[in-house]
Formats: sequence, C-alpha cells, structure tokens
Amino acid sequence: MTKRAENLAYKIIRQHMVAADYRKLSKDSTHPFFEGDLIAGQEINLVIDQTLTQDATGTMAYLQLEKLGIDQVRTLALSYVDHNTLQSGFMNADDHKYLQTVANRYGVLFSKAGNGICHQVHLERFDKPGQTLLGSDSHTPTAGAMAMIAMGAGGLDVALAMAGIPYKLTLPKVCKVELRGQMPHGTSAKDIILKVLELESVKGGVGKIYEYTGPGVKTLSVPERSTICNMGAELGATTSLFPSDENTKVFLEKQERSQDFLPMAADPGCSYDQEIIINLDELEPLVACPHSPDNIKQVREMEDLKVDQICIGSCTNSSFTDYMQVRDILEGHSIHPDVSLTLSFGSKQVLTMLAQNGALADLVQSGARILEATCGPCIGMGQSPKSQGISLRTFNRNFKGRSGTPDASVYLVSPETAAASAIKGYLTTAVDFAYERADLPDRYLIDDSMIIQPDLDPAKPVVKGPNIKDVPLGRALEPLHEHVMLKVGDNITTDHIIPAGSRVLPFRSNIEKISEFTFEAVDADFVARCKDQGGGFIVAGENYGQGSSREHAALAPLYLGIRAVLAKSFARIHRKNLINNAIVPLLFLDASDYDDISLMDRLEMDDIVDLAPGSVHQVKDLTSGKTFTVKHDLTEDEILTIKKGGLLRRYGQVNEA
Ligand code: MIC
Ligand code: SF4
Repeated sequence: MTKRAENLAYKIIRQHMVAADYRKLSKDSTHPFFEGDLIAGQEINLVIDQTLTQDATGTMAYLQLEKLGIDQVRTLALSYVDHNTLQSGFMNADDHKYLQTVANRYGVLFSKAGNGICHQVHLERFDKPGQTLLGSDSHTPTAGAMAMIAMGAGGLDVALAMAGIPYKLTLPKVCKVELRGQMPHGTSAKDIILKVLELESVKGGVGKIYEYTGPGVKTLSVPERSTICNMGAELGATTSLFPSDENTKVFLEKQERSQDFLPMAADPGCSYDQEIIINLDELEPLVACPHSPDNIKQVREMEDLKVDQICIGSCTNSSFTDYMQVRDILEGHSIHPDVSLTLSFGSKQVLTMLAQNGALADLVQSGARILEATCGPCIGMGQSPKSQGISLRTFNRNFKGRSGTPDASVYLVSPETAAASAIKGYLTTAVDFAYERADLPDRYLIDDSMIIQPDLDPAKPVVKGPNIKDVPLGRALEPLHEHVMLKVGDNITTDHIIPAGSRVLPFRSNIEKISEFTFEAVDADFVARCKDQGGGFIVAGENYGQGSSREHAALAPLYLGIRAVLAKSFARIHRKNLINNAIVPLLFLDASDYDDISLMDRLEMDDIVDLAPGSVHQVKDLTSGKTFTVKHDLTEDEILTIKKGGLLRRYGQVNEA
C-alpha cells in the first residue's frame, strides 16, 4: 500500500483508531493501525492512552467510574487537585479525600493539592509525543504542545476511557496555522493565540483541529507552544497541536524524560482543510477585551485604561519562563500603588525553582502577592476585583462574572504586558522595557513526591463525606410535551449555566445542591420554574454551552427535568455532555423559528421517539399555534445513548433511580 502524505493530527488519530467494540484491557494494550481513508465528519473510535481529571469535575467522573464495574483503570490516569483548595467548610477536603482513596482503589495516580495545575504538571511530567489524552477539563489540549491529540470531555466520557472503552469522536477538519518569522520584542506566545482568536472567533474552531507548522515553530519553546494550544480551547476547537522536534527533545531532556521523546511531524506535501498564515514579525501585543476571548484589540490602542488588579498565572501562562520574564520586567521597579498584583504558579516545580534561584524574593520585593500553585482567581476562587474593577489577567477566559464580580471588566493579556502594566498602573506594552526573552532553565527540578502511586488495595476504603451524593440518571426517550423553561441568546457559556467560584464549587459532588445555582445570573426564576413545571425545554442561539467541560452544566438541568435543548448550534463538549445524559440537542431547521418561541410556550414533540440519523421532527407550539421543524446532527451511536437514557444506563451497573 502506498503511504499517503498525512498531516500530523491525522497520523496520530490513525494510530489510535479502532472498531467500536474494541476494549482496551490494560494500559499497554496494542492494536493495528487503521489503514483506510480518514474523512472529516465520520464518527471514529479512538483508543485513549492517558486520562486526566481535576477535582471540580473528578468527583463525578470517579462516581461514574465506580458504576462501570472495572477492577482497575486501563489508561495512564492522573487525578489532580488544583481547582478547589480553599477548604472553606468540610466539603472540599472531603472531595480531596474521596479522590485520593478512589484513585488508590482503581490504580489512578493522585496529584495532591499544592502540586500544581493539572495541565502544567501534565506537561512537565506526563505528556508524550504521539499519544492521546482525554481530560475532564476543557484545557486538556494544552498537551498538544507535545504533539499529542489531547481533548477535553465530560467526566463520564473520561470515566469510560479509563475503563478502556474507545472515545467516540466526529473526525474534525484540520486547519494549518503556518507561523513565519520571529516574534518582535514585547510580544509573546499569548499574542499568537490572541491573533488566531481574532481571525477565527470563539466558534470558528468548532469541528476543527489547529495544527501549527512553518518556520516560526522552531522559535517557540514547549511552554510557549502550550500557551497557544491551551487557549485553542477558546476557539471551540477539538484540539491544537505542534510537531515534536528538537525543542520538544530539549524540554524532555531538561525534565529528565529523554526516553519519552519521539520525533513527529506532518508529511511533506500533506493536505489541510483550511490554512492560516501568521507572520510573527508583524505581531503586536494584543488584549482580549470584556467579555469574550475573541474581542481582540491592540494594547497600543488602549493605553489609557487604568488598571486595578493584575493576575498572572492559570494553565495558560504559569510556566517557569513566564515568571522569569515577569521578574525581569519588574526588576528595579515597584508595583503601581493603585494595582494589586497576584501570582499563582503553575506547579510546585515552578514555585520551588523560582524560590531556589531568588526570583520569588524579587517578585515579593516588587510588591506581588503570592497565591497557591492552583487555578485560583481563574475560576473565581478568591481575588474578585472591586466593583466595576478593571482586571488584567494572563488567563484564558474573561466571561462576564467569572471573576466573582458581576460588573468587573476582565482583559486577557500576556505576562509581559501584565508585568509592564503593573508598573505603570495603566494597560501598556512591554515594548519599551529592556529585557531578554527568558530561556528554559539548564534543567528542571524533578520531585514527584506529591504524586501518590496507587497500591490498588481493595481492603482500603473509598471514603465519601456527607456532601458526596450519587449521580442522577437520564430518562429514556419518550414523546415530549413540555413548556419552555428558558430562552437565551448566542454564546451562552457553561459558566452561565452553572457558575464557578467559591460559593458554588464546594457542591460539585452534590447535584441536588448545585442545581440551585443553575442559570442564576441569567434568570433568577429558572430553578423555581423548573421545580414548578417538572422541567421542559431550553431554547438557545448559536454556540450554546461554550467554554468549560463541566458536565454539571448538563447534570443540573437533567436533575431539574430539562429534556431537550433547541439551539441554533452547540459547543462540542457541552453537546456531548447533554447526549451522555439523554438530554436531546436539537437544531432549528430554519433559524428564524427561534424568534417565534417565547418563554413558557407549550411545545409538543410526539415524533421525537422516531429519532434516527438525519431525521427531522415536528414541534407544535400550542401557545403560538405555529408548527416548525427541527433537525439534529446525532450519530447512530449517540441516538442509541439517548434512547437508552444516557451513557451510564448504557454501560454502567446502575440501580433504577
Ligand atoms: C474552567 O476553566 O472553566 C474549568 C473550571 O477549568 C473547567 C472545568 C470545570 O468547570 O471544572 C473547564 O475548563 O473545563
Ligand atoms: Fe484552572 Fe483556569 Fe486552567 Fe480552568 S482555565 S484549568 S480554572 S487555570
């Protein structure tokens, strides 16, 4: 057979494609490579090599895993505690204990609170070129920096992957992003991904993989590549990736992981579905303005913006080199008196190295406030800005209210821009500051002592505190005669559906309790209405459910009786979370029908029970007297899941709820 010239994304996918009934029996199971044609849009089954969970999504994932009846996980599986470490009340600490004990029981490595943010630690210690990674966090594609096919998914999908069941994916198209030239002084990798967001928007990446190529690739270190892949999630993309090259080798050597290196690149002459060229020489320092990561402007245009708070960190920009860069820019300066600067480091490795080389002392000396090596302010765990505050953050999301202050304005920038602005007190570029681009250290400090190895001892109990409650189950498909419980517009995020932050995160293991917060900031009466009516439909615009992977955004509506969402389009991970829990994601055949539906309209769908690939269905609006048609893009397998009442009923050992 002649070898086809293939892009890197499809090469790795081909090496992991299997038949739907394939089951991985151990971490190291092998299978033959798929030899046929790869056609974007086809449903494929992917063997998953590695999985990761974090505490805020992990408790649900492991409660679901426990129902799958396996003895031990079949992936290299990591459970990180990084999101919720405030421990105000017993709930978080109980979650941590459950996660540690369940990890031990099923053979999952457990990264303790304080060891760092999942994506940063995974990059340092586990990412491996050519492998697949599924994580219950939307920024799992960070690992694309190391030539992995790494995807975010709901907890249940990750639980199934841990059980050795292949991950079902609609094969994305591949967009080539060709990088040419070199970044000028004052710009950084963050500006590259902000540029891509400007070009493609928050929904431009749906159904796509972004593959970075071109001569500019070799000018970027692995941590810089990770910033770009991380924020590819904000494009709505399935994932992003870079080749594995000399820079990958150097990074792995410095992490004492030379044995994990594997050179990987696209074949010369391979084809792509779309091409973007970015001339790095022309790159400007950019900023994502409120309240969307694609609302991009040049920093130069906004230099009169007075700043109250600056937060440096998050899985996007919290590497050793990010902080060395910040240290160099701040050197010899003090933070502006009107600015509060916080630093939350990506990992224990980063923090210890900065402490050992003296940079931490310099940062403290300049007036920075030091937080834990966790997600921290990125997920609204403290550091909410003042009323109407202006906050510059090196993070990846600036959705309204996510910071914890509803009327604050969050701007997303590079660490360089953040550091320069911290000195001036106004948004400004680092162009006029004399500093050199930070190099990788000679070697990274290796200490994996906070990653606990499991012993699989069945005699050790799995400890569940009183706030840890069972997972709700979906309902099998039946005719729908329901009211419209909510009508919302475009780009509704999962933060709108289930907010994050210190008030809500403690209830991630208790769906009944967390459901009280559903759509809180969008419509304060939503929960009461659902309780009164027993649930019904949600009607939405474009890109419904963008943002995080939190399946609570499907589980809480499920608990409140939501049966279907009628939208103009869906974000990938949330769409899958709805299906996994048997909430039907339906699409308007004619988008203008959206305008004719009102809150509390009574809708009837009798023929929904005939759901089949490509089917269309009639919706009778008994309130307006109109009838309209909806379609869907569900695959045969997804329809089966919905008909059965969700993935847990399909694969799990569940008692009737
Ligand atoms: C986020 O950045 O929104 C989160 C918090 O990391 C989420 C996961 C969660 O809600 O627990 C994500 O990105 O998937
Ligand atoms: Fe944590 Fe923020 Fe990254 Fe989500 S985006 S994993 S909350 S640091």
